[in-house]
Amino acid sequence: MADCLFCRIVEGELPADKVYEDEHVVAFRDINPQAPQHVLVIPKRHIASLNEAGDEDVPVLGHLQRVIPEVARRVGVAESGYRVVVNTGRDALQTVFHVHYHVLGGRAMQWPPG
Ligand code: DGP
Repeated sequence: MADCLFCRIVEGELPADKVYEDEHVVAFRDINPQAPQHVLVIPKRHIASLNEAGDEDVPVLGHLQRVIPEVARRVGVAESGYRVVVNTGRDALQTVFHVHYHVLGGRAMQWPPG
């Protein structure tokens, strides 16, 4: 989608600090990190949110989740631990409507989240 920020990153029209990329997904550092390591993992195909994901998106989203431990390894948090967050919709403060999995690590987290 031409007006989607993350589609523009996928297309290389906007720069991003990528830590992983393959045919179906790309992972890049969040521009406004909330932890020492904060990476966004996204499908290359545009899916606005988990609410819009369909049966046809199951393989790519499964693959994306399979890739997250490799992303965590690459930024050095696989052993210490990390949190995966998918903000979905208004109350969750989703601001970019292209599905993205936040991978946060490098510090002790708190629970429950705010
Ligand atoms: P969310 O609230 O879950 O929709 O989070 C969107 C995240 O996207 C937020 O943590 C900041 C990040 N972000 C927004 N614009 C850009 C950008 O242009 N580049 C990068 N790397 N991250 C961005």
